Amino acid sequence: MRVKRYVVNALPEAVSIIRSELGKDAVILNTKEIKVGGFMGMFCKKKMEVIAAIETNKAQAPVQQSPKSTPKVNAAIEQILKGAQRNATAVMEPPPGAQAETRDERADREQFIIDEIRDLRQLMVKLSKQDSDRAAMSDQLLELKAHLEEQELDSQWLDRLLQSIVDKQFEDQTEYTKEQVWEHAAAQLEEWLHPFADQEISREARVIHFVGPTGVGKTTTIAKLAAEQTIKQGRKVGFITSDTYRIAAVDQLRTYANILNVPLEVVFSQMDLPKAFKQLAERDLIYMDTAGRNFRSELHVSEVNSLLQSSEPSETVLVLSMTGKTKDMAAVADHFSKYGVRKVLFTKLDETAVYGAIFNLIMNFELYPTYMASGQTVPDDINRFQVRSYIQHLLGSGSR
Ligand SMILES: Nc1nc2c(ncn2[C@@H]2O[C@H](COP(=O)(O)OP(=O)(O)O)[C@@H](O)[C@H]2O)c(=O)[nH]1
Ligand SMILES: [Mg+2]
Repeated sequence: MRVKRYVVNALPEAVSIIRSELGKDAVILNTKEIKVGGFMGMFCKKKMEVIAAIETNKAQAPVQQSPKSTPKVNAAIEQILKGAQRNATAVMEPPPGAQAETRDERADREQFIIDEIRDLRQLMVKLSKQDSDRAAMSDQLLELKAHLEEQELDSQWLDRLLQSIVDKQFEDQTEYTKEQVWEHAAAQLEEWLHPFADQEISREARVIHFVGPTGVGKTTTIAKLAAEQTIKQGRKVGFITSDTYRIAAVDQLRTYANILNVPLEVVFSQMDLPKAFKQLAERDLIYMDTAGRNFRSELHVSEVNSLLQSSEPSETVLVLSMTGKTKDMAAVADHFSKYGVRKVLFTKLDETAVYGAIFNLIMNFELYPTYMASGQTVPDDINRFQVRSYIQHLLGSGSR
């Protein structure tokens, strides 16, 4: 243990010296008012003697006093220290005319001060850690943090992202400019998303099921994709719909089927499926539309899942709208990922400017993004999911 004595005018002054000399783990062992200088007891100055110590194995580089250290934290320390100092002075200097204290009273008050200093020390260690964490974040990093908080990026990912940039800055022994901070953020996000990039709906699958909550755009998306497959790829597409809850839902798909000249089969239960597949035996690719349900309920998820059984190579795509609430989307994604759904398609990007949910869903549920739909126009408003362009949306104008 390294012990050091400081003589200062007031406690707060000692605290900053101790922090810079002994580091943030230093503890104050004792404080005492002393008198220095003067002549024969006259003209002497009152000072504080502060004994501080640091465990030698904890000895570390002193915390750099950051010019940007948070004023709020400093003010809090200052105020607490002033309180403690007032108490200490009150004990050491009984007011004139006060009765002499008994030994017990004195011991009690001393214990009170010791307790207070101990609490103060704990608080200081905590505050100085927060302070140094924050001090490590430059304005550029704080700007990135604020931006991605607005974009609703999960805090656990945001913290990891900021830490990775802090670490890189430390390695490079430099403070990044805004441009560099944004560049590093983009590179890190790209690295994380890389395993989920360049995914498409399986080419081997002959049957593609589209599932997801009501109104997310499943039917519209099916029409967009079918148009691309028939017109651009020249494939023979067939439709099956099990969305028989609403009469209009069947009509909606029928309208697209007529426009695209694609045969449509309607199934009311699992038992109708073999017949429907037989009718579409000549088709290269079958898109199956399902009813949107309250998929926050796992029961509905298992219900729709029973409809998706097929002897053919098949794939299920979860359709989620960006206008949905993050929590609800996560619950739906969680349920479907339990049933082995791995592909996701995001719709209504045109209706939001907040893109964090896409990242959260991909990373937290290991879902592969396939397409992004951004409008009601069939067949134009759909594009393959591109990691780079997505990151640009997420980082906004700061990335350019
Ligand atoms: N703004 C916008 N609207 C969309 C998009 N996709 C679908 N819609 C609209 O959302 C509504 C519901 O779509 P629908 O395909 O019936 O959803 P479903 O219930 O999941 O089949 C319709 O008015 C669509 O035109 C999109 O990407 N952006
Ligand atoms: Mg529909």
